[in-house]
Amino acid sequence: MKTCIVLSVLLFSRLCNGKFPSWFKFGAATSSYQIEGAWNISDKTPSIWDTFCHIKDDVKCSNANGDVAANSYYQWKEDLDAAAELGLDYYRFSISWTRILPTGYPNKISKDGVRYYNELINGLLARGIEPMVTMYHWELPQNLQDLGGWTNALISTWFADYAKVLFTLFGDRVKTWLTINEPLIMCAAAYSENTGFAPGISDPNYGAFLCAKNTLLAHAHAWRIYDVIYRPKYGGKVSIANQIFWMEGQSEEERKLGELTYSLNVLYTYPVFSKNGGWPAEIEEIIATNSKNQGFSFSRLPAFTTEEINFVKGTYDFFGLNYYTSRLVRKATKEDKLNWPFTGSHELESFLTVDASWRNENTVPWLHEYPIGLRRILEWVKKEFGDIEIIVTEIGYGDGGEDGNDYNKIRYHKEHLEQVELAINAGINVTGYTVWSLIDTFEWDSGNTVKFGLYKVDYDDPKRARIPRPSAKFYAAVIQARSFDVLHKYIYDEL
Ligand code: GBH
Repeated sequence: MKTCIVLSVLLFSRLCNGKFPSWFKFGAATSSYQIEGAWNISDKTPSIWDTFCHIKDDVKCSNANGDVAANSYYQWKEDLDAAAELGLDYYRFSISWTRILPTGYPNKISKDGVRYYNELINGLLARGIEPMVTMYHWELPQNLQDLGGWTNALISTWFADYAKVLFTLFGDRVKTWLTINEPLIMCAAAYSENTGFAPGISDPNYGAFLCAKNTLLAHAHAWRIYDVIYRPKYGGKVSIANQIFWMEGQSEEERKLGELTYSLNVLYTYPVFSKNGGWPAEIEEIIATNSKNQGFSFSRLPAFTTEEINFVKGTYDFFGLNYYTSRLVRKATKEDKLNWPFTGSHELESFLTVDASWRNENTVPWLHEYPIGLRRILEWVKKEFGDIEIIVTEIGYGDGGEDGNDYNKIRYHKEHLEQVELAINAGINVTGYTVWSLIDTFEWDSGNTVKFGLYKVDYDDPKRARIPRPSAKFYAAVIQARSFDVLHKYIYDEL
């Protein structure tokens, strides 16, 4: 890298632009419910997503479900062929809790479930691709949901038991673990707004906050188990994947509101990554005051005890960041519909908008492009939490899959990779970039209408072949050159 900079200064050229250091890793991701199918095969029991998408009297999951999806339970070799064709350094996938533990508890371990994930992991290693494994990508066992799911404080021990089973079974070969994917979505979207995410609970004041605390305790349990029992043997890394929207206010007045709204958005990072631990102090105060004014006898944001603060604090080996988009923040008006915290926050009376210049030419209404937002978050992590390793654990662009032409996706990744490179040059310790998604996936509330895949999966074709899109060729070239400055002669310049 240094030689590169010296050379380019000497030659006054852009010779080394776009080059990533040799230690930087490129990956791609999927999740179990979104690709596996085989929802009731062998002894697997239903997860909350099976139940949710099967509800008949209300249109859920855009009239689709993950019963078959990309059929990866049977066609995983084709996924690995795609991963190998791209030249991925690592593949991030998730494990389905009820495929491994059909009762939700470790009293019964499914032989077929274990066989499936062993084959997948061994298949990756045989192709020279590292596995990066998410333990929980939103598929809670239905029976645990029936007991309150993430609002039941016992869940941190249920999750810890599950995590221990996974570390025991796969820890010899899996060296990078993510405990939980996007607490923001699984708590705020699923337990407060009934926006279309399982289990679809509508409790805008309390549900998301209860879930938040229990999720962080569950994560901390898993990390501590790894730290004591497995790290000495296997030496791997464990963290959590937070989805963060970059947020800012434009005027002087809005700036403070923007910062507060951002703090609410990153509620799930402070207890784990900050020096003092616990919730962000200002948010804790505001929710306590709001709760009091509303007549509650307690703060709706459940406090951590000192013991819990210390238990959760520091339970990371790197920072997992899922980034897609950004928002501007302004004071809400009476007409604004406030949710917590996507369209805006009723706690702070802040409303989220976007800048007119941020591209949104796709079928995903929330995905406005603001590549600089990614760098702002990377800078924020360093400023707020210190010089820790950051892995971009998800980043992606979805469209309707029109004509198999996904040049917009290429542009999106190129522009975001550029921001990562700028961050690296500015001394931020970001070490990996994970494209969401390797192949088309079942897109939750959007069903099969949105395509994030580098590889197309044609759901009308019974063979469900994995077909590379132009973006797959672009990403393969990026990985080979270890530079984002590729293919522009005949693809990028035409955009
Ligand atoms: C990620 O979540 C997921 O980890 C992954 O499974 C998923 O397939 C991928 O993104 C692509 O969707 O109220 O209009 O502002 C992101 C899912 C995106 C869900 C933003 C909530 C808010 C919509 N979230 N969305 S809005």
